[in-house]
Amino acid sequence: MSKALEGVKILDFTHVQSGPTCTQLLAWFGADVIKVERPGAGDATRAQLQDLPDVDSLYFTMLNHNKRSITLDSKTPKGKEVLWRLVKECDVLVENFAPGALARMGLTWEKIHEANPRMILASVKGFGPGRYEECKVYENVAQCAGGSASTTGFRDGIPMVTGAQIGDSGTGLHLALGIVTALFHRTVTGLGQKVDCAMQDSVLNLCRVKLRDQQRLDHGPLTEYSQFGEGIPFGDSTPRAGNDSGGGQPGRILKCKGWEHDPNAYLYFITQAAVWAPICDIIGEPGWKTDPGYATPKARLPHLNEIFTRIEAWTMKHDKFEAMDILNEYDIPCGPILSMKEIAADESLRKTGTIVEVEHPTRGTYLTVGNPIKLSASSSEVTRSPLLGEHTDEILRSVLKYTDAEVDEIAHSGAVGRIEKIAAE
Ligand code: CAO
Repeated sequence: MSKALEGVKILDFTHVQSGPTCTQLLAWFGADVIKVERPGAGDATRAQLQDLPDVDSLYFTMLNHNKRSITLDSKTPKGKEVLWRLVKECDVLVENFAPGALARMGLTWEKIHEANPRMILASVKGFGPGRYEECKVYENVAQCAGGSASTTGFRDGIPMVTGAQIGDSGTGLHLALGIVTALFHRTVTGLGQKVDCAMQDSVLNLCRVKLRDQQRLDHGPLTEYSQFGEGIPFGDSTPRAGNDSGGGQPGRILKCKGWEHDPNAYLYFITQAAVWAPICDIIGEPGWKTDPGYATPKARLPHLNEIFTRIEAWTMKHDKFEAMDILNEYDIPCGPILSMKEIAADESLRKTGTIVEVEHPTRGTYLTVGNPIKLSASSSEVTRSPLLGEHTDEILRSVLKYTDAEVDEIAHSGAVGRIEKIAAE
């Protein structure tokens, strides 16, 4: 099966998480992703959160599948020469350096566009133009500045960050869409363009329902929030809503059998209006189907705490999977709280390639998350992340067409690393 992005060459100047998430997606769709790393060190995440000595960390391996690695010191004259050859050869340059770093290497948009008018320059920065544009940013900073932290957690607690990496991986996803859109546009214009994604903007895009609620507050209390049922007045900004559903169908996390000793014995339960009648029957409150205080979604809003307490009395009699089976018979939307241990063992996720076992030469076998986007006519196998500089020689010779003598010269200039070792392997 052919791959959707076959033939697209990506100059991958990314590091840590946001940029690598983006280029990994493009690589899964078949793009040739050439990761440029600093000789000797490489992407800092290779050595961060290491679980095995001298082995690329899972942090690195799980974000850099299906790529090739070339080490190149972009600040040496020979390194710059190779870099410009890559700029001329590739379709897209992706980077997420701190603001100004790319320009300090001499890679301004004007020069790139002049050297290769078809090239797309895709960048992640923490903030867009404005008072914070020069700031360095990591995941949790973006979650805080993008509105997520102020609206996550419980009303009586401090702002919370979430485990989902919406700042890094979320921005990487946005950037990947920007790149394929620019590639599509290029088929019409013949020209590349700049694609910029700010982490703050991407987080905000994912939090748009909270900006919705901010504006609703001008017209009255947010009646679906538990806070409303508890009679607690709203302030002037969208509050933290605990586990309340962010949509129009009230939902909560409820205890299931075993919750006393299992931290994940919980179920998310949604009281969707369409299935109110079976919910009442299952929990043993058939009278609520017709009682005017409970029969309509609006009537139920002030009673949500009472309703969910009653539903929880039922869920606590069942384990989360049993409850799920019973409720699904009636199309009641619900979901078990799955631990990472349970997800790692999930047969369906393994069957679809969303959980994959990968073989790595120095690490051995490990689990990773495969491509969550499934195309029917473009396969997407996961191959291991590259060792540092593993493809330096190959890229110089076969992509950039350097002769043997030129490769020797580049190697001896110190602009690349590990070339002799790799060449001898
Ligand atoms: N050869 C020579 N120099 C190289 C190189 C190479 N192959 N690759 C990188 N460098 C240099 C850069 O040119 C830069 O040098 P100068 O500052 O002297 O110009 C330097 O390495 C470090 O780059 P950096 O400032 O981007 O890296 P950092 O570790 O200090 O900061 C981060 C990391 C993530 C905070 C910053 O890159 C950033 O804010 N990026 C944008 C936002 C982003 O993507 N954040 C998400 C990260 S994931 O949580």
